[in-house]
Amino acid sequence: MTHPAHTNSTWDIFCKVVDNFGDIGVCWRLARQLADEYDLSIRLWVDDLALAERFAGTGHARICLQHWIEAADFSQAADVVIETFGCDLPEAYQQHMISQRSMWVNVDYLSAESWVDSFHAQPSPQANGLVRHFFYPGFTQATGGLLREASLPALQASAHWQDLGLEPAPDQLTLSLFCYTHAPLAALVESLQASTVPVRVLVPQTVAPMLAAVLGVNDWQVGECVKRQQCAFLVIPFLSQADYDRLLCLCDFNFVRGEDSWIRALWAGKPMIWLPYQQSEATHLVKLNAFMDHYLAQADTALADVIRRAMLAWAQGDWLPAHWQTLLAVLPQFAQHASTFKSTQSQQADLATNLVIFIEKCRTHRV
Ligand code: TRH
Repeated sequence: MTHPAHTNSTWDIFCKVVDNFGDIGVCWRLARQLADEYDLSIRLWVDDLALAERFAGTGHARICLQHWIEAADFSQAADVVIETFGCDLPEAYQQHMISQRSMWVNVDYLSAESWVDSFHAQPSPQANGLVRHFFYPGFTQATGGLLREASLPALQASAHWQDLGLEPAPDQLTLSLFCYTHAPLAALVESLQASTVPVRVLVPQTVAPMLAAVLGVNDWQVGECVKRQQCAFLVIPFLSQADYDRLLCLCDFNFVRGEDSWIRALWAGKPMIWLPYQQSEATHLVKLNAFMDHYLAQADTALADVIRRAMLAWAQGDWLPAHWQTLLAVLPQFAQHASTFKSTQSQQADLATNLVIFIEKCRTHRV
């Protein structure tokens, strides 16, 4: 679906990499979908160009990466300017936005908390005369929705282990493990090595050093496997976003984190545990509980209880072997729930579509 009204307008997206991969992961995904599905040409301004190039791979014909440094040439403001995660647009650029009469939208962090519904799409007039609009991703119709490409179902349907350089493992459960350093990895290893069902854990290259410390291995390289009783841990390379999507839907169970891998795991429709980015005053646990309230609203009470306890234990660092055992016991029901949740949630419009519609409305009515 394309909106020809937008193909003539110029779009800039601004991204500041705070840490990790989520900021650029979300920005690159958004830029790519806008270019693919709405024929837009986009300049993606990013302070960490090397990381952006890693996500961009061979690049995209309609996306131009721009290095966001103080000395950059900001003299051409776009018609539509997307600030992401409150990264603060450069003053010099804002001056050109005034003469260009640019639309300014800040796409913020994702949360399932209820306040998001009323904060989404609110305008905030600035002292310099510009209006900054707040656009909140979210899980309800009242929010900006979630990133989801039209091409995702086809990509998932054609995913094969061999494309990822991996063998299928029909006699084992395959897990992917993307987490932060504060995850209770020693407790996870203890629970998986005693698993009643043999397990294969695929460990992204960037997570391997954390797990190596727990397993007591040195210099653990991509392709190397470490076995502990019922469990085999295999290091895999950091994949492209498309291959990571393939991986998530091929695995039986996914541990994910942050912002973007979280949503990709939901679209994979497989059992998952989400580890939110750690924040002060345990704000991340508020976010986790809000998500679980939404994710588990339609789940059977006993199943919801098992999932809720496991996600909290993973986030709070008190994971026990019993959490894995109880998850295993409900795995078929969890898989069914994850698949139903994916179908239901997919019925809502995706974030890029909502953003294009929102901007169209704002430009028409000049709100
Ligand atoms: O890397 P993250 O921890 O990013 C975080 C969060 O976004 C957090 O909210 C933010 O405040 C902080 O960054 C600054 O987790 P996230 O969001 O899942 O981003 C990881 C990205 O990396 C995502 O786009 C998926 C991608 N990825 C790959 O492309 N290949 C891989 O092999 C893996 C493991 C991830």
